[in-house]
Amino acid sequence: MTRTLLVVCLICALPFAPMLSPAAAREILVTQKGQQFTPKALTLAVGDEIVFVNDDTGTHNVFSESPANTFDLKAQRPGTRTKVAFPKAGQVDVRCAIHPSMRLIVDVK
Ligand SMILES: [Cu+2]
Repeated sequence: MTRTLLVVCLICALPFAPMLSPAAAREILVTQKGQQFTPKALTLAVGDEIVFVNDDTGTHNVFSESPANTFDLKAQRPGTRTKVAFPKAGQVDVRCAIHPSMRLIVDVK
């Protein structure tokens, strides 16, 4: 009897599952090491976040001037982790103000 009730309750709850638990925003790690981003390109869903990790021995200054997401982490010292949310769709060109060769392309869908 209890088992039957449990199965019935689970079946009843299924249609509501998407409303109860919307897709959770993901956190994606992007490292900076050897004066380059890893990975160099990635695709996110709207609302996802990147955790920028400075694994280098020197300071970086990650920023973006792309209309889809403008931000500036300012001086990010070695060992620092900084989270950035991507709330809008579009392509985001991420650079480092200190090392012009560093580039990360983020495609937010
Ligand atoms: Cu840099």
